[in-house]
Amino acid sequence: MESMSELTFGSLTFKVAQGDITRFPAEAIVNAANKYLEHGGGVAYAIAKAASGDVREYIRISKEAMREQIGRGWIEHGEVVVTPAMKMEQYGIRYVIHTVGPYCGGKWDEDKKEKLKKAILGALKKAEELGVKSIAFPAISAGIYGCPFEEVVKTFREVLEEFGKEAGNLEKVYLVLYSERDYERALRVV
Ligand code: AR6
Repeated sequence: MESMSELTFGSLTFKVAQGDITRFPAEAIVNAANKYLEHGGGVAYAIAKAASGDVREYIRISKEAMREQIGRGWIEHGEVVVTPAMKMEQYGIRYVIHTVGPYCGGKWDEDKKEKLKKAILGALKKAEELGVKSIAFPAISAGIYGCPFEEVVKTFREVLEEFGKEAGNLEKVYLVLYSERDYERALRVV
């Protein structure tokens, strides 16, 4: 991670970073999942591959965890599932928190924003519950789900600003952008 931008909200620091989230040294990383935890593409596939080496195996582990933690075979916006980091432990990652953002297909409105807020907040609350000090997010919904990137980044900032007031153990929240271009774009928004 060469360069970073940092904001402070209460006891929380929110940093925009550039890199591959599957190697990012945060205690918990968040997966931009779909509701069935079928990690077929994007960051979900990358995380499943990096964790277990076998994507199908990690999908099985995720679905089993979902049954245990949620009691059914899908999650709503705001509900999250935790799975072990497995091979990513070598980078200091302990947990993967799966959350589901809205599908936008290029459109953006209040409803999508609310769903994204729930998805982010659900993961933050779970991180507090797990007692971790750091969590890294990808740009949830800004890839395959087609939500406008700038709006996604703005929503992160808003949620963190609010959450900073009630944060407990959590000290560092990272938004990790994969490409240099996204990183530069994010810096212009936060
Ligand atoms: N590290 C950090 N960010 C990444 C990485 C990585 N290794 N790989 C991709 N990104 P997406 P979504 C960025 O499509 O829009 C999956 O199939 C990517 O550039 O992964 O929420 C799920 O199973 C983009 O900015 O998630 C769902 O079906 C961001 O991660 C669906 O896609 C999110 O892109 C979810 O779509």
